[in-house]
Amino acid sequence: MTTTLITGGTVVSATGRAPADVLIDGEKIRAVLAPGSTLLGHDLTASVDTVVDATGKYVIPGGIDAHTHMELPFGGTAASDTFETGTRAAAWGGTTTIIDFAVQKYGERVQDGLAAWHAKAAGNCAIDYGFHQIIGGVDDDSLSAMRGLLDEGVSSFKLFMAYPGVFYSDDAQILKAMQVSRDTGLLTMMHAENGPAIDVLAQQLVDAGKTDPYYHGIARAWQMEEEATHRAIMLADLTGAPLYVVHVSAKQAVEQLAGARDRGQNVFGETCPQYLYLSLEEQLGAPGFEGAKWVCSTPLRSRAEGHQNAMWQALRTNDLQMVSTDHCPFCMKDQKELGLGDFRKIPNGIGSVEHRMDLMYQGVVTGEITLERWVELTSTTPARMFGLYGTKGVIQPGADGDVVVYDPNGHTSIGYDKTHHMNMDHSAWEGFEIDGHVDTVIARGRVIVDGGRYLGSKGDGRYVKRGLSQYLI
Ligand code: DUC
Ligand code: ZN
Ligand code: ZN
Repeated sequence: MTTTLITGGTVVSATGRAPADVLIDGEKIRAVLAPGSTLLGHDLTASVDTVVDATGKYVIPGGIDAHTHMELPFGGTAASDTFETGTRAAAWGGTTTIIDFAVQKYGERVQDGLAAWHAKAAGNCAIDYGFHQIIGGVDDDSLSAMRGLLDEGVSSFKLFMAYPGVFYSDDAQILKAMQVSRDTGLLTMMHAENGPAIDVLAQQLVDAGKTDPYYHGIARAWQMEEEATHRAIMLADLTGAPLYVVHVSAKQAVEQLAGARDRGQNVFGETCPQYLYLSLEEQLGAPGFEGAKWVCSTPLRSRAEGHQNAMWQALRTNDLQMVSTDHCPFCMKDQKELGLGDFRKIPNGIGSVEHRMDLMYQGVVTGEITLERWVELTSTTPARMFGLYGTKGVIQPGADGDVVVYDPNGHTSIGYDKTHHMNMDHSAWEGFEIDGHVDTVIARGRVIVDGGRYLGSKGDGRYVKRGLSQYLI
């Protein structure tokens, strides 16, 4: 058992900041101490195995990215990060826990889908990981199996109102799954886009010769997101299910969520860095096939329409509660290129797991959010939302020793040849400059990133069983 003392830093939580030293004993935080505390008159720094000097830096709970898709089969290929490469990249960026999505396909047993994801992840992860369960085929068997998910440490499941013929659930299936959500307390996560209508629009665009990546964003218009979000809210209201809408990008969808919350419904929403910084005009509309790098669903939205500003505002007002990445990386070569000449065949997804903490910190620098809100959005609320709080998401005695030392005077130039550790052949964040830097990452008491060196190893991360969301009564 090693002991680590983080000295001289400012500990930042969701509710405040204060100078403090953090003592980690083995895998757990033992104490949060007044700066320079002694032990029975002895200098603590002389008694511990490792001292991390955090003078002038922030000491924050490790990031929790509650929405990743390592190795997800999609569009005839699979997300290019394995659990090994993706979790290592996450660690580089100050994320110490991911919650990935196990997949149950139509006709498959839920238990088998979950077991397959355990097999992919076990022994390969650099950081701790949990699972949500995608239910791609709602039927009597899967509905019954869902009732056993909590025993497996899976306290949330995801349904898709998009992707007919792949992951899609119709309203009858959603209703039945939400009844299980109501009965069990499992959180219903929803991909809210009207898939059947999108497919018609996409076909019409392709028939008219509009095949560039840009038209992905036109087919998946904000009305498709608003309508589906509204429908999901109504079905949740009817059934009494708690609802969490993933990757919200349209300001009109936020309005739906805010209205439901004002009416007292247990409704929550996340957005992702791409919906805060990137746009339909600049990225999806890039010349030639370049825009394929940013094909994801929900799509990047028009800056002229003000969606990005609306997402920042919703994060400030708590109309949206969290920021996850929806990390789903694909290379341009052989993967995104599948959609040359037909945007519908471009695999959907962006790789961001490495950059979420930095990109959100830049929001602190530019005055969009406070330092405390940064911690809340990226660590504390994800822990509370998904049943990990206490062991994760907070620096307090008894919590896991998942701690990041962040240097507000450091700098991070994001670029494929500079900072890139995700298994992709490009960076969707090329050229982004961050006025801060992840200096040291400690995961369950082990220093795994320090001073630009990776010190962890494959298999350091463990499966974490999750409890019910702390936001539900
Ligand atoms: N959206 C993406 O961009 N990728 C994977 C699945 C999804 O819903
Ligand atoms: Zn989705
Ligand atoms: Zn996703």
